[in-house]
Amino acid sequence: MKKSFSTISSLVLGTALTTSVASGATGELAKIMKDRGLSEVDVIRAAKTYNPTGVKDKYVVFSSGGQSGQMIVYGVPSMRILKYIAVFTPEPWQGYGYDKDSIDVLRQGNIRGREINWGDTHHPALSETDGKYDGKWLAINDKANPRIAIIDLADFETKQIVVNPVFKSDHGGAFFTPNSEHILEAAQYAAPFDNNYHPIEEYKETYRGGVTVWKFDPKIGRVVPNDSYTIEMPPYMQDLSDSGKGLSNGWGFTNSFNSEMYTGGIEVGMPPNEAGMSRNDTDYLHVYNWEKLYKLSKDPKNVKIINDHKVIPMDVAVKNNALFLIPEPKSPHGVDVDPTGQYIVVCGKLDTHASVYDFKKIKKLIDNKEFVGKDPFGIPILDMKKSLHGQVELGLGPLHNQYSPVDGEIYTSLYVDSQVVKWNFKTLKVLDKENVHYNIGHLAGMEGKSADPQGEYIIALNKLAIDRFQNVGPLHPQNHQLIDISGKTMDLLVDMPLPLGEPHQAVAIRASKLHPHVRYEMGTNTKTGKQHIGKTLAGQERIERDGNHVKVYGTLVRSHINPERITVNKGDRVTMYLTNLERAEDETHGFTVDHYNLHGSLEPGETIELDFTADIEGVFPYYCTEFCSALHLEMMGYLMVKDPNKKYESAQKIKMKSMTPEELKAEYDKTVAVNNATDAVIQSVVKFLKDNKYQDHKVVANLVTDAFDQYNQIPAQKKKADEAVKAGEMEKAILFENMIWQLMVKTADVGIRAKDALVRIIATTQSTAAARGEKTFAEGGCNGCHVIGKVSSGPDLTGVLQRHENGVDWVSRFILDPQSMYTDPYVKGMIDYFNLKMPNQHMNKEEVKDIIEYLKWVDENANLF
Ligand code: RUQ
Ligand code: CUA
Repeated sequence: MKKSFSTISSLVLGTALTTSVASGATGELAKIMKDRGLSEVDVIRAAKTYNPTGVKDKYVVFSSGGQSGQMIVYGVPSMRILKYIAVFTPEPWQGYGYDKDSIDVLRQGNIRGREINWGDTHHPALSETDGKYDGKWLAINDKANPRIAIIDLADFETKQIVVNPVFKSDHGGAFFTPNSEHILEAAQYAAPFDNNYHPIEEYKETYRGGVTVWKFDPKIGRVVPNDSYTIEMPPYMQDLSDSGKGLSNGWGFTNSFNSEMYTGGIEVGMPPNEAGMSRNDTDYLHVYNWEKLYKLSKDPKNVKIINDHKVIPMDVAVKNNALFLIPEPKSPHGVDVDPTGQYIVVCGKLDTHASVYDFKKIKKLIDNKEFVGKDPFGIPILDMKKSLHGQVELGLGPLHNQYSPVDGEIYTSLYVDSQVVKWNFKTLKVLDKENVHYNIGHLAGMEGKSADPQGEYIIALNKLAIDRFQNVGPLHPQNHQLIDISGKTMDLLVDMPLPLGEPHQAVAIRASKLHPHVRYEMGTNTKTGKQHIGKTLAGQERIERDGNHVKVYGTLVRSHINPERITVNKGDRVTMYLTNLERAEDETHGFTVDHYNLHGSLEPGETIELDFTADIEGVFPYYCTEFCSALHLEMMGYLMVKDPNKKYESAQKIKMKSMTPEELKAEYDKTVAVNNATDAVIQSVVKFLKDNKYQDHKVVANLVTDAFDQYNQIPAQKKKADEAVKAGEMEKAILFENMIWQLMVKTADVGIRAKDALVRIIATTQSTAAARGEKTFAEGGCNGCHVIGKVSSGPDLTGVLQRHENGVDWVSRFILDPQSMYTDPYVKGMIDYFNLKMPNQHMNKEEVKDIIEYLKWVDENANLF
């Protein structure tokens, strides 16, 4: 086993690509390669993406979830999915759309009074400081129902949805400006800004495109709608956009198609849209000064108010030298500003070229008022040739671009050719091409559109997955392919199917830049970040009635819901405020009431609200929906809804046999004895922790706090048990003692984890051989019978090297050939005692040596186990 491990590391470490490695692969690795038909290159690629258990990824990717209206979070290089974030669509796991506060967020996205329960998400964007990702906020657009949403990266939850008041669809968003002052969102299909009917014959006069410049407050992470404005633009279909940065800070760039202003009409004998909208050789790149226009938008005489929203008319923007057009090759798609802000790369889509515009040249033409003409709306047009740095022929269907830290290096997706091309936008040279599978749309570099691209990997977001995966029916997943770009040529490493809609764009950030919470302040309304009005602490649980409005203030903590019985009248409005009292990490409780279409996910410290009308009569269990502890199934209660106009006959009381007082007393004594014994174990762990100054180590101290959260609840339960004994209510006393035992088990569970963590910290450092030995000990199965520090199904091995004369030799021989020693009197005694024989684990000498080193380390630290 060890041999194969070192073979893999030599594969990864060097020489691998040039020399024949298969010949170097021996033993188990060679066998696996043969059985699975893997080449040496496959094994290298696997090693580049494999994360052993517990090892985390270097990058985190936020991918749009396409028509799912959600976002997908996954890690690179492992390509393991970490989370789906509910954004525009109800999502039950997170309770999104099933508890009151998240419904409030979702309903911010209502359009003209209509509830919209899905979204077509395209372009996620990470917030920036100085053009670099700061790991704080995430924005994403909905193309179908023009909206953008804001997600807080402190908890990966959607906090805000804003509806675009004038667009009827959008596509070129969301794009943060370099200090997250604004978010750009460009329209797609031109339509009237007002909400009235306008005949298509009046397209040029009444249909409009535009870019909305949303004001964003990066401190609180919210869009400020009434400080936002839209730049009116011609009814060319605006498409992808990008914000300038560095040299071009303050400016925005938006592509378009259909500068023909064609409106189709197959049904009246006109050629279809696709023919008419791509007739011209060029369309227009819109160049606008959002910074200047923002200032102008503050003065009412510069804006028209449409649907309560500020719109800067085209003529105002033109008069103030803030809106220009530059021809670009027909029907382009992506426009991507380079890390310095000087170059703007536009991809052809229907043209085989990428066009590199130079902002310095553009700025000079603008400053000199050097125009070649005006479009029908009076917008000045700059000369295309004079604005260009150059053009490069890349291949068929260039769409999107990503940058790397290498000066001038850029990666472009070729939709039709199904390739990624690496080229240099300064020297205008093509450097390498890699085939992907098939029809790549966007591609995602590591921080590849920020001012600080990291290189290393590119992800191809392919539209088709045909023949890559098991057929799951006519609707296929999408395929994200990870490409290693660290070498001279690109190398495709691995495929990942994504079955949740068509993810258009994804953005990647270094994991080290993300610092999400592990728990909330007690009683937090996570949607507002403020204290929830329904915050309820232990002991404050209650049910209040105000007319026919019943308010329940409840709590959840392992493993009970308080209250456990709620009785209301049919027709009552019920508001349940529920607080998860846990402080322990990853102790989520879920909550539902059967039949009522409600669900909440309560993360530690969170308070949620469920608001409903108890409109059906009956008995409805409610329960915790997360398997949170051994007594999770018991974490339940009943909502009982009775009809106040009905008479209920009480059921016949059946006489149940009950225990005698003597039997009850015996059970009580037994329970108390078990509790005392358990407490003794806890106290010994506490003594160990104190003796070894656990408070000096933050990780351990946190666990101890969690443990005491449980332990400190015991006195209150003990008091109740004792009172019950006094009152002669033995049955109740036993139940309270049982509760004490539950609390002790929970305390011990965390306490022992704290002890283990502390041992690791204070033990002497392991030599590499000892560390290897520990791994072998575990992987070789030794720990199945031998638990260090404890007698389990085999003897405790602490001190084993001292127990025998020439201990090292004795133990080594015993591991290598146990059968030969079964007659040794000591071994024989052990076999009889444990009723088990030490098996031959077929270790080699090296492995045994390592295990001996490990056992020496155990002895050095014997006092800790
Ligand atoms: S799109 S495949 Cu960004 Cu909506 Cu280009
Ligand atoms: Cu809480 Cu299950």
